[in-house]
Amino acid sequence: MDKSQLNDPFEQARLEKGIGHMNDQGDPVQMLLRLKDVRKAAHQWKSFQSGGDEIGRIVIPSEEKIRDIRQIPFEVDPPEHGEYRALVDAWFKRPLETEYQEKLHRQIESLIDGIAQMDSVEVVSQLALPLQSRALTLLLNIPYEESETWIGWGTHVFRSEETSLDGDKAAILYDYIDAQIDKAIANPGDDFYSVLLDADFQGRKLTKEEVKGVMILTFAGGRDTVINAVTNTIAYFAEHPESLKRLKKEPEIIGKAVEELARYFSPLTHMGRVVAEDTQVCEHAAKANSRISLCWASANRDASVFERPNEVVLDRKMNPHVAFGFSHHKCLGATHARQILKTLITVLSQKIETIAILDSKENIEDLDQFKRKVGFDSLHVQFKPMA
Ligand code: EMZ
Repeated sequence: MDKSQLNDPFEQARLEKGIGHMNDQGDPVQMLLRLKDVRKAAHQWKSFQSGGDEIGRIVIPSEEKIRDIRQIPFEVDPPEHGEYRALVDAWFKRPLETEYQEKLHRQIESLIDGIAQMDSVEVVSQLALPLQSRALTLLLNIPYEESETWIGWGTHVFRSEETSLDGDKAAILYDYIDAQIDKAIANPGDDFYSVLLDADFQGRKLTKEEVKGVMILTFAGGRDTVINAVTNTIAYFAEHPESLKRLKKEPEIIGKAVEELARYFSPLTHMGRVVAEDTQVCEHAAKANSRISLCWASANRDASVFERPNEVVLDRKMNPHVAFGFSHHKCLGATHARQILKTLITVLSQKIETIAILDSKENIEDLDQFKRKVGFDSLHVQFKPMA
């Protein structure tokens, strides 16, 4: 099997029942697997909520034990959700600006130049993690050097090699953000912390706690997801050199290719919701206060919507994927993430002839009934630069 292949473990359950089951720390989850059902439930925020009292519970695995700060706007329901979102939307659209894109291009180009000649590159630690961290300095509008600290945290801010929920590690992030907020209060600038501290919300300023909630989301939400997307992209082009050549010749389809790779990789497998009152999902009873999940990864392989769902079709015409979620809570960082992938593909297609995979270790998510590969724990490659 190709190393870059990401199989669809949900196919049978999606076809037969539309629903899957998993037990997360004793708190079961009914997973919605069909695109139509996922989109519908994502819309129904009154029935399937994000903003309950049990902070961290909509994440799977649940983060209730390691987090008591609400991530904003991610763990807030409408109408408040929309008010928070309105405060931050424009900021998260900055990746569309030329200057931002030029800076990102320079960052990614220098990273690729730095590793292209090496005999062996470990993609997760030497490319994906530094790329994600450095690009985040642009999103937050803070000095580039700050990324060194974040690189030291590894691929996930809440998970470590030892445990999938690491409270000590989470504390490092919380303390760091507290300190940065205090710095911004003492010395306001044009960084994201300062912008948030100055924002008007319902006729008042945001509290430190709210600012912290937005910052935790910004640090946590786009970290392993972007790292997996970057690593999977390298593995894919290693095994499909013809695709890289094609994108060099047809740069106009890179935007489509980004959407297709996002669909195929689905870096975030699913996201939970809490059921407000007794109801049904996909003809199964869903009890009040139980959890469901919207399984983006399964929905993105739904053959009733996507032709040849298990193939990467770089210029796929109709691609209503939900890799960045759907409806109110669709990914705030999507513009930034898309720009990262677009730039990475552009730079690779211009500078790299071929990529050889030397060694790899898959990262498999255990969802009880389903085992899903989301990327790699490690991926060793050698690049062959363009002559
Ligand atoms: C949460 C989540 C957001 C969660 C869009 O996803 O990403 C996860 O990686 C974090 O652990 O806290 O931010």
